[in-house]
Amino acid sequence: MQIDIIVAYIPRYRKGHLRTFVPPLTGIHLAALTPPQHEVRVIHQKVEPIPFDSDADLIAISTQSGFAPAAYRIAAEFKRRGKTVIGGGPHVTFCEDEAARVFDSIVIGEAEAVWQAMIADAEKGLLKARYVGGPCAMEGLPSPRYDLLPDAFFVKRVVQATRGCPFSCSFCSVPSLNPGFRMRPVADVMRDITYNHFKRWWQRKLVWFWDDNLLADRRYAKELLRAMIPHKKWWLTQASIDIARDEELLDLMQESGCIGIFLGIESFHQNALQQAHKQHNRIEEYRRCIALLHERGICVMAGFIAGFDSDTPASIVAMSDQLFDIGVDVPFLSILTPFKGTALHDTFEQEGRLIPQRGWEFYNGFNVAFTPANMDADELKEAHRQLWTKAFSLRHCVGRLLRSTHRLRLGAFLMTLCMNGFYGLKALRRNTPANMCDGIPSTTEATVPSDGTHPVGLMPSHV
Ligand code: B12
Ligand code: SF4
Repeated sequence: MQIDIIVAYIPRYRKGHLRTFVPPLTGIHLAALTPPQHEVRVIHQKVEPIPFDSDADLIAISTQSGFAPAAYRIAAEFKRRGKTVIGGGPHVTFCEDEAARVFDSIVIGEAEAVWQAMIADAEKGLLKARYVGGPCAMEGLPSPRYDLLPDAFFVKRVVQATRGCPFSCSFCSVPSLNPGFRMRPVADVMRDITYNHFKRWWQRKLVWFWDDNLLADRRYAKELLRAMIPHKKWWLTQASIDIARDEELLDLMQESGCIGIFLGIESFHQNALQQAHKQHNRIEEYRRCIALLHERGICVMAGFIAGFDSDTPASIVAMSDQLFDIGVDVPFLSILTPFKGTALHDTFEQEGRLIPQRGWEFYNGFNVAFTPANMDADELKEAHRQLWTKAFSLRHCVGRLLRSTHRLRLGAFLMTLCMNGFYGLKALRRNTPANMCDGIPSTTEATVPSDGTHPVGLMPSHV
């Protein structure tokens, strides 16, 4: 069979943006799990057009919630052309009934345990409507099919060493999507890390871990980092801020070539951290934790969220100075989003605070899909846009770059330069996050086929 795996995407900035920096792992991982007798292609909607005239026998679409309207439209178009279309990913997992109306077959949860059976069934024309994958065993997973990534991607080596996270933040679907904390054998991970058939030196040098919380199990993390030291790579990952309490770990991160850590700092308000179930973040430790990473030359990227119940428009905008002040090198600024499968979603649903007219494209981290406590939805969006514009102003971007010249190692400085340059240019061009409620053609219309072929009507998010 010929199988096309499509990773859906909807642009998240008003004037579009460079989307070729780093690829998703999902498509090339599913391709690697595919039995070798099948021919497989991976298409990233982020960087290439969808080949609707494909000869493929099976179309497999992966989507997050914010990109679901695109995934549904692609599915409807392929079905119109007589193709068999299957779906999976976080959105399908949490909205299975809705997804089951769009796709011929779906996978709920992780696909490893069911993917081969699904393909065999598709080949025989005996696809079941739903396949339920459980948390998979992490031993013996194949290396991603890096060879299938389009040349366009700047970074190529994305790796996953672990799945899941020991914490349960209220806004995060990881605990229900990837239950437990599971680790691949270090030798398997090293196979991905030492795969070196990339054209460019930086593609061979860089390892980008797409883990939820790579360093959560200290013993495993230290074993992995010790194994990485001789290979002299530069690597990045996301981690929880409590790593800074383990100096041996920090030293090993430095020795093994860590150039960047993404920390979910989220807020400067204790009430917000409580609402987020993020008690492992201690506000009084932020500055010290960042300094400890800087002492080792590591760039600190940090996520902040606007829209907690204790937030006001003024407190949201004030975060731009606060995050600068504590030493963050690259901020990532989101709006609180009640994804299905999270405690936050359930709370807002019970409180009647989900906005039913707002479709899935509002669930992309840059738009408002609920009624905030201290402002209305538009005020929250506006406060976020002001925060974003101020945090990526020339003054803040240049300030962050200047101070990082003397405290970051080369790779970390280059990362800081790229990211601040990337966002700073966007801010200069007034290319702010796209507002789904004005100006942008609605992606909610015409998405879910009522009879399996014809797209109909508005797709509200909570059907
Ligand atoms: C790496 C990562 C990123 C990276 C890369 C994003 C990308 N497009 O891949 C970055 C940092 C850019 C990112 C950004 C964002 N992310 Co993110 N990210 C992740 C993370 C940590 C890992 C994803 C991954 O690669 N997993 C490894 C692969 C192999 O697993 P997988 O994708 O889940 O696929 C498996 C199954 O789902 C299934 N499957 C998936 N697709 C398909 C398709 C078919 C046909 C089949 C059969 C099976 C199948 O099989 C696979 C193997 O088991 C997840 C958390 C998580 N645990 O999933 C969040 C997650 C996907 N991200 C999330 C969010 C919200 C975002 C942002 C919107 C955040 C923001 N505020 O801006 C942005 C969106 C921007 C973007 N371009 O995607 C949410 C999505 C929730 C939802 N319901 O949609 C997650 C689940 C985390 C969370 N907070 O809950 N993210
Ligand atoms: S620490 Fe990060 S990955 Fe873990 S539950 Fe919280 S937000 Fe999700």
